[in-house]
Amino acid sequence: MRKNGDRGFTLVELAIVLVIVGLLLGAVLRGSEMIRNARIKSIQNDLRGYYAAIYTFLDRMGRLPGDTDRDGRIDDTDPFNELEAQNIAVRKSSPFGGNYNIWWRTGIPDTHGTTSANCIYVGNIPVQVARTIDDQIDDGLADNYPQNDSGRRSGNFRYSGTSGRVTIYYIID
Ligand SMILES: [Ca+2]
Ligand SMILES: [Ca+2]
Repeated sequence: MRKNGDRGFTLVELAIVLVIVGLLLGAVLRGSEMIRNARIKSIQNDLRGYYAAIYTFLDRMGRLPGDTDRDGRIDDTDPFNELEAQNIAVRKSSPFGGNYNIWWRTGIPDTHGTTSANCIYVGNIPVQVARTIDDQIDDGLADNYPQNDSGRRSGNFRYSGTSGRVTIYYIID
């Protein structure tokens, strides 16, 4: 027998509590999904913005930023210093914390191994985020080098790896 003032939950009360917990859980999950999508959108905008900034600099100065010897490779001085001096773009970090960089890079993932190119790159990106970006703004193709789906090694947007965090490369062509 229960004493007065010491009663447990009735079934109706329990049901109400479960509904409320369910609603809260749903809101939290939707919230984290929205945050994830916002971060993906932010990276896409950053990559496109820097890509456009590089061509704006090229139009204005007749060479690529960071390519003072005009050999077509961004490898002479940090292009962000020149982009900032021209008020074209500023250096930022991605929503996942890594700084964006613009350089001529070797070792960019390629269907034949690696390749070299001018690129915008940033590290510390969750691999699922990288995959979604490739699906949304690039070719969305899983590579076949030499194991299946070891990353996305074709198109302008590339990375290699299948777990954890990866470096993403956006090739400037
Ligand atoms: Ca150069
Ligand atoms: Ca790709």
